[in-house]
Amino acid sequence: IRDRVRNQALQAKIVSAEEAAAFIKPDMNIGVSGFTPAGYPKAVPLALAKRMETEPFSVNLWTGASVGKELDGALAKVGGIKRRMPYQSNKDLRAGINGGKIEYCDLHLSESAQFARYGFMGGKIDVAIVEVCAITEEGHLIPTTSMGNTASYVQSADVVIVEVNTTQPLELEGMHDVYVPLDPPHRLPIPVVKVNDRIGTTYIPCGVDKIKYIVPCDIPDDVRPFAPLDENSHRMSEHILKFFKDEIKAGRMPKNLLPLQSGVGNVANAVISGFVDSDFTDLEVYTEVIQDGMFDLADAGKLKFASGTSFSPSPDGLRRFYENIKDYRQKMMLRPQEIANSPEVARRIGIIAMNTAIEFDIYGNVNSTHIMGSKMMNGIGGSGDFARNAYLTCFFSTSTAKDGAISAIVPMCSHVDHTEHDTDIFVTEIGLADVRGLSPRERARKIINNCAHPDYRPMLLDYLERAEKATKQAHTPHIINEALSWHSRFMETGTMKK
Ligand code: 0RQ
Repeated sequence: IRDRVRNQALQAKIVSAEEAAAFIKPDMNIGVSGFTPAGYPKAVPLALAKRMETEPFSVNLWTGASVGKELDGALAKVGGIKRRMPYQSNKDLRAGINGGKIEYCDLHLSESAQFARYGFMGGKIDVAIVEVCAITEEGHLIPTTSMGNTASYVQSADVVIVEVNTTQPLELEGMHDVYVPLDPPHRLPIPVVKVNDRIGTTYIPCGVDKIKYIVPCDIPDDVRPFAPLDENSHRMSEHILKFFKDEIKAGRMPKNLLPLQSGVGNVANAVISGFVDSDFTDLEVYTEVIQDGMFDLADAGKLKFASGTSFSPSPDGLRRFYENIKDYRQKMMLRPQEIANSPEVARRIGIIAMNTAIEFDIYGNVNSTHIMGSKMMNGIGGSGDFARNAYLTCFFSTSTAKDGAISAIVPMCSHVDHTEHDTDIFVTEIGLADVRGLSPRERARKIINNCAHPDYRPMLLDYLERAEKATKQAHTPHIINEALSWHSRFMETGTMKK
């Protein structure tokens, strides 16, 4: 660790995780590094959770997005989180959120840093706890496998606790582009006009004085394996690749497409992997998470550049990344999430947004977050940042869930994250619906016929026809007391089927 703390005087601040965790007081607002299980502090949160076991209290936790089990999991298990923003995917935390124990503020990821800066989260940051590769002579911080909201949290905090993670390779230095926008009324245009534009520093400005403690940590990122590519993901990938080729033929997209954004998880990873066997070349990526599929693209010589806010590969992918980091450095960059997910930049460079839905309705509204209208799954994440501002907005889902007991296409979404005004393309394993330029009734027929599972297609068409009749062909026909009956039927009988 001493090699990684390049300022001699700062070495006096090296303490144990327990000593640093003792600084945390009840109800503090804590801003942490981390975006997906990448680059989050581990040793101090584990020590804090241990302390909370005997001395119960809770804090408000602001992250970049989901983080690993040593942070969200450990603190949620001991009841240590009072309020949490802006995205999560941990089962213990989710149970706390859906059990009324944790107040969860589910935010657009691009907005979360400024929400904290503006004071919208109920006060300012009391302490930032951040994982770094190294600390420079000037006391600036070299981030690790994610950027997230770290730079903004460090900027706002008076006190910073730094975890130096010795498992993170020093070659990460130089892969970050740190830029925190000014706040209104002084904000300037964000000068990213190409995916690989560098607009900031390679370090997070911090300074020696703000650093309260430095804690060594040798726990690696808790990355997760992806499910093997299944038939459904493969089909979805085929549908979208064919669609892109047709778009190029129609002159609506350049030969190497436009910058790709893809969400987290198996489907997103599978879609990106589909490009590896395609004849697309010179692909550009402007996204949040860089997963295995992007390394495959780079290895296949098809990737021109990928900009993201975190490296979130599988354990194999992480090994591959570390081993070949010298090559990947040439083609990859991490930015703060307010830049990676910036609506301004997404609209300017014209990204192709590809995210996964829990369900969507016949008119093209999308639910990305809630199970049966009530239970929080993960959160909106970056899907809203991209969906509204992309050149082309695509949503993916298998046509059914829970072994066919649930149709992912429903008369009316039980919760709406993305409205019909934001969505262009829907893809299931059954097919693809391009609803650009269509009216709601036209959209409904296309979505039902192209995307719905055959078991549910007649039921959806029947609903649409009866709704048209009942409303005398209204703009968006619904039978209001029946629109959510599919969800209530599932909750009562265990299936949406009649
Ligand atoms: O539940 O694990 O209990 O079986 O939902 O579904 O099919 O495994 O899909 O892991 O890709 O997650 C939308 C949640 C999809 C994710 C969502 C059940 C299903 C399963 C998960 P089980 P799958 P995935 C950038 C973009 C929002 C944020 C976003 C997500 C579980 O992609 O959180 O897009 N997106 N960010 O059985 C009831 C349905 C269901 C259903 C699936 N219709 N009804 N349950 N499930 N469909 C990333 C970031 O912002 C960080």
